[in-house]
Amino acid sequence: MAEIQVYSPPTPNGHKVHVMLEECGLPYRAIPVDIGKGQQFEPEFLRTSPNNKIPAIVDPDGPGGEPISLFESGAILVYLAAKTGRFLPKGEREKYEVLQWLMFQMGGVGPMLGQAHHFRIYAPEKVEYAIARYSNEAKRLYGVIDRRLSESPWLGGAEYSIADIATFPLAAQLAEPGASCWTTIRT
Ligand SMILES: N[C@@H](CCC(=O)N[C@@H](CS)C(=O)NCC(=O)O)C(=O)O
Repeated sequence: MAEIQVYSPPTPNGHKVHVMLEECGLPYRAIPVDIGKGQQFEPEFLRTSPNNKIPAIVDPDGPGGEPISLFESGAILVYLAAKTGRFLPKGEREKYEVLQWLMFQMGGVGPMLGQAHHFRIYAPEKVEYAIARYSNEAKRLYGVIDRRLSESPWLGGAEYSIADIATFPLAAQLAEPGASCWTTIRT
């Protein structure tokens, strides 16, 4: 099977794709993109990821045997699930249940926790309004996840799915430097 090229440094959004590739046992090659040095703005990368964000992939063996390039981690997860037939249920009802939790991650958990992290840890000035706004939203989202997981074994439903794979990497930051950010938000 052809090696999938993965453009991503080890960030939470990149790890969604790394975890999926590992879980599916797909061969891949990680191509470093140094977002600290602005490599995401280089014309060659922009051809693959026009929004200048990682992750992005190029699969030489895409639909119809032709290469395909994809950006946005949610789209990449759906693509890899369709390619392998794994981590996205076949049943219509179950499939949409997973997709709604995947979109919840993409539209809510990812951006809001990202902003909370930014304003609490990295912002060059302390903007109390922004810290409160994004911390409160992050806390509310953690509550939504907690309630869901108190009634469902996995975020996306009865089985482990791309909804869990998408949500785990941010939660895993709890164990990394800056963890106090998440711990403080949750309590
Ligand atoms: N919605 C995007 C978000 C990707 C994203 O925010 N990537 C960050 C790193 S984790 C990035 O590339 N930042 C570089 C920049 O904004 O210039 C996805 O899920 O793929």
